[in-house]
Amino acid sequence: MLDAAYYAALGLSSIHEKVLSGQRLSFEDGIALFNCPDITAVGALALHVRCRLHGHNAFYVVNRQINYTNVCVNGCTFCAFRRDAESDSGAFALSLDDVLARLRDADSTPLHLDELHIVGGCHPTRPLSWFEDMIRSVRAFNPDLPVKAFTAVEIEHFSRLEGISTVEVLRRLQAAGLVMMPGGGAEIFDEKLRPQICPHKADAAAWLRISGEAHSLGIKTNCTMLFGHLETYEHRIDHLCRLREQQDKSGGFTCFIPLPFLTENSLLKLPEDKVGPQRGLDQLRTVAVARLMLDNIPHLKAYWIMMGPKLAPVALWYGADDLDGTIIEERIGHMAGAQSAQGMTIAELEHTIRASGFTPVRRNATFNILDDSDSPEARQ
Ligand code: V47
Repeated sequence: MLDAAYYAALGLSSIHEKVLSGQRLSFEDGIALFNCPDITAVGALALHVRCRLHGHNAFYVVNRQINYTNVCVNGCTFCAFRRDAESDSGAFALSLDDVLARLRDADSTPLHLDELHIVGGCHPTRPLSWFEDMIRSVRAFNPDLPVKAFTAVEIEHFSRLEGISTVEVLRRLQAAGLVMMPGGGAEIFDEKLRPQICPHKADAAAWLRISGEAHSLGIKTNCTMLFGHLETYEHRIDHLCRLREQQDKSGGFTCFIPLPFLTENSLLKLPEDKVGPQRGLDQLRTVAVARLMLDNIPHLKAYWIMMGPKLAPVALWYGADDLDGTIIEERIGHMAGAQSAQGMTIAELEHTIRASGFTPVRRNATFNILDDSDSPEARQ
């Protein structure tokens, strides 16, 4: 599969050698991988790296997502989820009781959650104390449940609203019980493109700085890239290189999640060459290139909600090692036309992983393995 002569014929000898010897790939290498005509050759390199890191394990998490509001001051052009005001059609803002009711429904026998994933729009008035209360109430209900909440963008928003530093916001949320942050809001870092897709959102420098601040406080975070809209391959590789550089400095990114842009109900219209069936292959190639470029980020998630339950497991052969989880309720992707179900059962996730040729491994929010009875190590 990793035949040197074949990679030489593709003009990828040096990349092939670097991957086998564990050396870092350059910006130009990343572009060459995007331009390589044989996507399976790119995938085989990524599979090699993925198996070096995780063997044939594929991770999943028993989780519930809660979006507390879609009212948002940011006005991102790609986003179908957001509403400008609570009075707008389709707008919602959950109360604390609503959040706790959703948690109680999900975190009860026989299903116990290993992650609570909470994100929302940047609400114009809801104060930081509301979010501290929310985390404290969740912890009071189940002190063992890891709370993964708030993107770097929400942290920046709380800081502006309260007139305090982002580090102070992070400290307060950590004191309330926050252990992990999801990776949303990174979109595409390029300074010329970002204003076209998310003009009012925290900029690239702020997103990366806040991630580093979280890491320095011991809060692990994920990171994402929204792709398949206006960006070029150069923008994608630039984005990946900036994540890699930040990780060299602060080391707290646990998982990278490439998010394919879903187009329904979006103000952002795609150029014609971005629409059509080739998008599935582009998603697999992007997973593979990301796995190869991000040599310092341990996990790569093929998020089944956005990629779809058929393509996401294929990505396990292209460098991904995680499918995310049971989810139960998802709004951001579904308001943008995601065709996937709202959730998957543990049995469905495990069957999907096994049927794809991998070993299911249950993890929690911070990627600690919870039940490794199925893993190759445990079977030895
Ligand atoms: O930041 C919004 C993206 C993100 C669309 O960290 C869209 O474990 C595609 O980050 N099409 C939020 N994507 C979701 C997210 C996430 C999801 C699951 C797990 C984790 C994790 C993080 O969703 C946003 C944005 O990049 N998004 N609209 C859309 N139309």
